[in-house]
Amino acid sequence: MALKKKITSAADMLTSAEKVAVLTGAGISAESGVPTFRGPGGMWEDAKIEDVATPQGFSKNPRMVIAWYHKRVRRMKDVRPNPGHEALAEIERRIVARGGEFALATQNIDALHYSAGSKNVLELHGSLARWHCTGCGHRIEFDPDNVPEEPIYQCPRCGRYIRPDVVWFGEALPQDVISAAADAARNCDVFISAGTSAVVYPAAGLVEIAVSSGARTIEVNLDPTPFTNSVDVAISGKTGEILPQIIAQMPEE
Ligand code: BV8
Ligand code: ZN
Repeated sequence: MALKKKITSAADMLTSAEKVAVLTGAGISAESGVPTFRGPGGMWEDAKIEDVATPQGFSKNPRMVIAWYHKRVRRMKDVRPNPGHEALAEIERRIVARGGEFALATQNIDALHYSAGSKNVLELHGSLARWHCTGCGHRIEFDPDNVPEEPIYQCPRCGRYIRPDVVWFGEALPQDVISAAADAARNCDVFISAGTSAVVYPAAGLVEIAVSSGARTIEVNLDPTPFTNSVDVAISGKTGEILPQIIAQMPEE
């Protein structure tokens, strides 16, 4: 199916949709300048997953992990939502304005969907700006525009190490968040997977739930994923370009 036709069929699905669910990954933030995980120049190139994104890595070298995440928090002030984030916020506005339901589950921890105006965002893997103490649970929230130069390693209250509210490999996702996302994927009539390699579970399982629950499914991703051949419409391209084109094909609200 030619690209134009795919864009039109995705737009038609969304025009008649009552319930829409979306899964996003690092790819949707790539055009904002946030490196993805597995692509060329990806984030995992300068650090091994097991060293920085696992509890074992943290207990082995907490200060290195804290510094690695602190670097990412500091980078938040330089990144802005891109047209891909904004398009998803616009789709939510239109669906909700006509009495429909919309949920956006993201694997990203960069809060860019919120900055773009998305309301119902399910942060499956937590958030970079929110940290907590591993000892007393004391919480710290960084203001992305005003992050201290040096990392904060220890809790101001009890002195134990602090860590980001991020779900590492081998850690459970927040139960309420992943079940809300699974419900949305199960009950939606249109599901969009955007900017994710769809290899990390249980997040990637949301695509399986949507496909097996009979939703009409759209994938927008630069590279093929394990679901490219099972979705109804698979569009290979940049989310910052494709998602606005889909909206442009929807009738004016
Ligand atoms: C759990 C937070 C159980 C950290 C992340 C086998 C062996 C070992 C483990 C497992 C296994 N099978 C399953 C597991 C479990 C594991 C897992 O799935 N591993 C995978 C790798 C096999 N999952 C877990 O451990 C999860 N927890 O299962 O717990 C449990 C249960 C109960 C009690 C206790 C324990 C936890 C997973 C969460 C891990 N944390 N992030 C951080 O961010 O620093 S995951 C990390 O990968 C990010 O969140 C990232 O978002 C996510 C997925 O990657 P993507 O977002 O898809 O990014 P990626 O770079 O891969 O892809 C980008 C895509 O975008 C590419 O396809 C590219 O083509 C495309 N793209 C690029 N630019 C653009 C674009 N597309 C469009 N436009 C563009 N411009
Ligand atoms: Zn503490």
